[in-house]
Amino acid sequence: MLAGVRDLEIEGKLKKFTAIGVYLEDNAVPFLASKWKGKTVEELTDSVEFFRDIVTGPFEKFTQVSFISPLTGIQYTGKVVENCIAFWKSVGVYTEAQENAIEELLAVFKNENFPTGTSLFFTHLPQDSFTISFSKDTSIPEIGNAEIKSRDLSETVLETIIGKNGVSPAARQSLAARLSELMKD
Ligand code: HCC
Repeated sequence: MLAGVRDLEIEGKLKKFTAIGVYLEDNAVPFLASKWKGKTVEELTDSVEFFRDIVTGPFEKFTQVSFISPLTGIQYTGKVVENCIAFWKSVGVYTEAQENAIEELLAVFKNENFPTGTSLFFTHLPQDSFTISFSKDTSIPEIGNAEIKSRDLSETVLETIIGKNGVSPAARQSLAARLSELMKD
């Protein structure tokens, strides 16, 4: 349903590391429309609550992260973990269950490497877990490499991408524009 590109400023030069696309299951549209139909793209883009509803809604979400510059699994998860912990601290909850889920995530990525052109996929299942898969190109693997049974981490990874201060304002913008159109029908 939507795609976004993310930039990271390094030593004053703008370097792109990842391009992120977020896709939602079809039943997201009627679910979100019950509350958000008729809002403008700007209203949706600026609404923290709209993106919270996407992150927490009872439908599957799919996140594609493609690597524009090479990163190791450790470098990549270093950023993800930093952002997830910052989010949990900002909402005032950081529990042992969250810490355990983070340890699982780090273990899944520990020996991975992401040269330019490779991708990884998060399938955020509505049933309290998410799967992770790796691809040498942009094709989607048939089966996941790992499953982590943590609804909290599943939601927070997506929150740190499209939520308030998320890493991909482009994905956020694109989702708002596309959903605003789809909710008209
Ligand atoms: C997240 C947080 C960050 C990213 C993500 C999901 C991300 C990180 C890129 O996909 C990055 C850039 C430079 C680095 C390390 C990571 O895309 O040095 O929740």
